[in-house]
Amino acid sequence: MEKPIQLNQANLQEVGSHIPVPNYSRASDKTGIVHIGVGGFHRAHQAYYLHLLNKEGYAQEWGICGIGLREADSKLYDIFKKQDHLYTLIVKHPDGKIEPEVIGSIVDFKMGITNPESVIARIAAADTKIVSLTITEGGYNFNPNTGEFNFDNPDIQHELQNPNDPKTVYGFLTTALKRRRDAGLPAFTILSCDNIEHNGDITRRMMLAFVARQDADLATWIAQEVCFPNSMVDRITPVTTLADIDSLAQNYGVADAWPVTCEPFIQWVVEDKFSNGRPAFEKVGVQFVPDVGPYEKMKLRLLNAGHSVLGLLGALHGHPTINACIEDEVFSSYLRTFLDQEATPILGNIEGIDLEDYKDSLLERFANPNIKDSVSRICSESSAKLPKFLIATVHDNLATGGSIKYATLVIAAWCYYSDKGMDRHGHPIEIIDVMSIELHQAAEQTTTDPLAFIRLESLFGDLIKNEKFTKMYTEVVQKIYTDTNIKKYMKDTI
Ligand code: CS2
Repeated sequence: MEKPIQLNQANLQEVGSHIPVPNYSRASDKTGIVHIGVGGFHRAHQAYYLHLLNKEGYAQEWGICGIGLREADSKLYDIFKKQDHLYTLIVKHPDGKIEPEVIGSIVDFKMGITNPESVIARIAAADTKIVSLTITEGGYNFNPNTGEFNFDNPDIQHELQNPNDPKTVYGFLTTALKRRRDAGLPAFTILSCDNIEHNGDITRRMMLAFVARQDADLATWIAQEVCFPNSMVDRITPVTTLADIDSLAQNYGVADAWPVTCEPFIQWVVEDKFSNGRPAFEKVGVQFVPDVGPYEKMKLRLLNAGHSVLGLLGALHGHPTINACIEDEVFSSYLRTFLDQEATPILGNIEGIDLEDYKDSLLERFANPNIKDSVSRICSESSAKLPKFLIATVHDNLATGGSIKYATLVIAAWCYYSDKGMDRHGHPIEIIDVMSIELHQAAEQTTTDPLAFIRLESLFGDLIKNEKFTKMYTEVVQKIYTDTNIKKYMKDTI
């Protein structure tokens, strides 16, 4: 095998004889978009849409400057430096077809930890028109039960006392917006791209709660000038594996230290409320609608909830991937019944969407055998995901008298998983969750207090007071603790 070509700007033409490469100019000063949280999802989604626009010649003045606010982002920083911010997106089709393509829409990357001033300056610069975010469901720093901003977070406390030493997204945005206002520059749009219902409204509320404590006048200016569109984002993007890196090198002759893999499906529905202009994303399939609410709810309560249902039950059973879950008849019919009987009834009609088709396509997407999306990715940070994806549906169904038994079994499985950290064969499961200690401490009391897990109020709210739920939950959690044969209970539930 010939030595693979290192992916970078100088080698782009040579790389282009192997796989498609950007055909547009990539000047690092055309960064109308600053994006905070450059994970695989952003690289497979927004950056890909911008790449398509650039390819068509519609986005000459738009490029992305990525921002990393966490220590862990230094890995990407180093790789991007070597690769001139170029990376390969590998689309994996269900029939085995693989389509790698080099994406060039990210043209710069800055680290908040090592160089905060450069990040503030970039966000505050006149040509920054949009600051978009994928900071994960947990990154918004609110209590999912009360919906209030969490002022107890030590980083937030630090920022309130040291406004010029930002650490979180709120600190950086506030410092940069203050500079802009003081310089008489127009505001930018803050565009949340995370899986949270009303993500824009929540970002706005959290941002204003934070800024009001620091500078009331600035809060008023932000409230008037900054748009926070709601948006629904969708593309399944598994964690990149070493096998992905090797196969790109061996089969396509390209050395890329951190490619991204994803499914062919992609969707972005956004409210058209931008403070300072936006790229013509509609030319590449982004849907602009007056109200994203119904789309967000549909996606979170069907796709994301469906993932969590399969992920948590699958982890306990010992299925390694989402497609392995779907191949298992009991899992796929459990999922479909949950979607039909518990998630769909609360959605109502969504204009222009046939929910049956949507669910059929979801199951097909989950079944994609090439994606191999790990249940561990899905289960990670469940404490930030489940309140929004699944527990909200339990609350809704309790209010309307709907079914709750499918979701209840998942919550009981989550309790066992958090307590024991192993599957039913006794194989260890690594629990990746900021709340892992609290989850474990609550769950381990289950044998003496079956409802101990549900007493975690920030996750479950007042579910503990609902007799219908507590009775059902107590029964199933006790069964799981007696015998972890989760598939048996799934069969019994269907
Ligand atoms: C997943 C999502 O995080 C999760 O648990 O459900 O990452 C999902 O793959 C994406 O939202 C798909 O758009």
